[in-house]
Amino acid sequence: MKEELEKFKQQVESFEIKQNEQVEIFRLKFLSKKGELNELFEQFKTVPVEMKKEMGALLNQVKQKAQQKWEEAQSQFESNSSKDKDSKIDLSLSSEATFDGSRHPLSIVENEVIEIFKKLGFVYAEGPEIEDDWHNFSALNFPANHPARDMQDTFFISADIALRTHTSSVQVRLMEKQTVPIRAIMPGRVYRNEAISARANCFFHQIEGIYIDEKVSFADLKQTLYYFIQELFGQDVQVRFRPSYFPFTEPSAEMDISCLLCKGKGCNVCKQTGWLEILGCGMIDPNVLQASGIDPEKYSGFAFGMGIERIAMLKYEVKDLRTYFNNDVRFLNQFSAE
Ligand code: 2U9
Repeated sequence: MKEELEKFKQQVESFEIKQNEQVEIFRLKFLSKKGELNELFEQFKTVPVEMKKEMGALLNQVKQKAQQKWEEAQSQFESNSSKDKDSKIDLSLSSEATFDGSRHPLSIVENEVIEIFKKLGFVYAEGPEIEDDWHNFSALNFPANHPARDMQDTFFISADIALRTHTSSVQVRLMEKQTVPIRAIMPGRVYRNEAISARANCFFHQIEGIYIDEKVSFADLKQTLYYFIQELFGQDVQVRFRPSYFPFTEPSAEMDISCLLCKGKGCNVCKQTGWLEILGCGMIDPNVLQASGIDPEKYSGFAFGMGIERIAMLKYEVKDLRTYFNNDVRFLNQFSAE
């Protein structure tokens, strides 16, 4: 019996309780009714009387040892698990409120414009925001001394490299690498060296488009843009074209639409004129076609350009350009997430 008590004592001491589950395994092995300690108590009944005192004392000793080890382990894991409880997720709680993001108004307008032109067979193209002089100016028929090339209008990086001032540079790149016919639309961010105010910013977003083929006429331009405006603002909107000038188009025009608010009667938004300026357009100058390797004798084309901020301002009645870029969620959340 003495040997068995010694063995029991060693087993109790060497049993490692490293995880919560092992506390119960320890109890079952040593302390439960079917455990080893109980067996020793059964054996104790058969110990001769003269040995009972010594064996009884030893038995109580190992019992206390096992009991103590189990109790200590129990309290250690209990306090650990109560710490765990604090950090555990309570699955019975209702979930935290989540907020849907919303699309930026400029993205909404840009996507709408792209979708309309896609229906007319225009493809989407992109290009670099850092451009060389050739693609941003020279190929577009800007004379060497044109004011747009001035430092006050353009952010130059070096003598030959600048932040693009319009997305027309993308069209030039497309014309250089793609064969005619070309029907493409180019949205993107452009940069101008302007003082920031409610009506001007040092960068804004444009969408430009070109259509080049045999026999493309000003009538094609008018009908295409009229269709576009009706799709964007509704069938009732009126349009008018005013002569204008751009280095890259000849003839050039600006297109106005009847005021969306007063329907042409005259109000503060249209400055009592009944009309809102919406985009610029024209027939691509033969010099521009030539510069990109397209024969102006055989092909002609029209081009147009518009500022997305301006269209979104008219559509959503945004008064200050800066609200587009302040990242104020009270402004942004007003737009749908679709
Ligand atoms: C090529 C040839 C011609 C693009 C055009 C405009 C007229 C125009 C302005 C509208 C408001 C710029 O954002 S804005 O300030 N744009 O008026 N843009 S025609 O003409 C091109 C483009 C590429 C090769």
